[in-house]
Amino acid sequence: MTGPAARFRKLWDEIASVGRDAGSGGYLRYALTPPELRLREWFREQADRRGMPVHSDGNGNLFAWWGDPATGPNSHDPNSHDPAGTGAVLTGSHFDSVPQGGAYDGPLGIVSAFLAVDELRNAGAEPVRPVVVAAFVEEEGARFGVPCLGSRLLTGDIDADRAAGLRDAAGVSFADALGGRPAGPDPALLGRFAAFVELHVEQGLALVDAGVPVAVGSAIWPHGRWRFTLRGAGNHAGTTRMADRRDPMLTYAFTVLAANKEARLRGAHATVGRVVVEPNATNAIPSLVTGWLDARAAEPDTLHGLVEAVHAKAAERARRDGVELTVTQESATPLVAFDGGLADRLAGLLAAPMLPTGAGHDAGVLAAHLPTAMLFVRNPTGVSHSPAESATDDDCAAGVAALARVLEELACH
Ligand code: HGY
Ligand code: MN
Ligand code: MN
Repeated sequence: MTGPAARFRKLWDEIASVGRDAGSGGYLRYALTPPELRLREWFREQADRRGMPVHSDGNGNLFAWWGDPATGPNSHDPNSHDPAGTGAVLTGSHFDSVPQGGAYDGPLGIVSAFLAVDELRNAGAEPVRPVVVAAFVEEEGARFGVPCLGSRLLTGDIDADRAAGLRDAAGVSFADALGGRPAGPDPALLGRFAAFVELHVEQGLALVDAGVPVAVGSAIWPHGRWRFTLRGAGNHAGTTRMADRRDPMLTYAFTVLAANKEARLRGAHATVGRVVVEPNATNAIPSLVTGWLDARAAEPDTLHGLVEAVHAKAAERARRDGVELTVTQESATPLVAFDGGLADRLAGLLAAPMLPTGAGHDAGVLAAHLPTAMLFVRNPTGVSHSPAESATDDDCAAGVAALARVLEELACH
């Protein structure tokens, strides 16, 4: 085996085909389904290969420890991270994908973490505190509907009973998929970590424009998900006069267009990418249409104004259509400003630019609980949540080297 790019490719190829749709090239790695379970087994194999004991937090998250899990502060107050930084350094990401997702979103952070550990060991580095590789469960929310479910359970940002009861499209609960009620917050475990650094493929073209392979994250846009439930009157497509209809599909279509317009007016992002129609028959006026709005903006006020405007326009149209509208917020992520001191330190260390993102990450959840940073790796297409997502082996190897440098800086002095 030759250089770092070849080392990356060799490990990457061990998982590249897991959960891949041979037709589209996209990935179907939903949390706790066979492909993702296979990746969790692979995680354990990698940890075993490196003599890293694997612990679970009882929420579906896995943690592979380099260094004794028993060492380091065992603070029961996650806010009392040891200022001397004697706690463990956490890295890693997620395995799960959106439907037809790309190869790199998530797994790149985990594969890079194991390779970074290898690089440190090969260089004879001696961490003075544990280095921990994490695999967080259900980051995309593609199966149970709430993104960053695993990291939110660990931090207590979602109630364990609510999480237990979340159900997938087949009606399987998260608790059933997990094999039991999630344990919920683990402040003792969280208190053992002095910092979290997540490496992730960039989901945009900023690094292509900058001409560099790696950047440090500065912030995550505030964003959330809202479920629009539109209840009308199901009826026959052929015999129901147009004037007599209460068609929720009309309100839905208007809402989608309104979301697009209101986002453009505000320089924000609004997407309606998921809809469920009942009875979903060509010759039946729908009785129920459910659509999900994903809304994001650089500032909280802009996001709030966007959602308010879309809600108001949908409500006004629903009244005209004789349709009953219910809007429910399913998840919310506040503006995440990563730890400025840590981000500056890493940007200086790596001579890398700083980059905000509109994409959510487990790092965005943990950032409220411990010093957190992100590293982004260049994506030549800039596309994500699609089979077109890409990254070159050389840039991935540059990401591994950057992560190894960061872990050396944080864990070996
Ligand atoms: O939706 C997001 O921003 C992330 O990819 N889960
Ligand atoms: Mn994603
Ligand atoms: Mn991701």
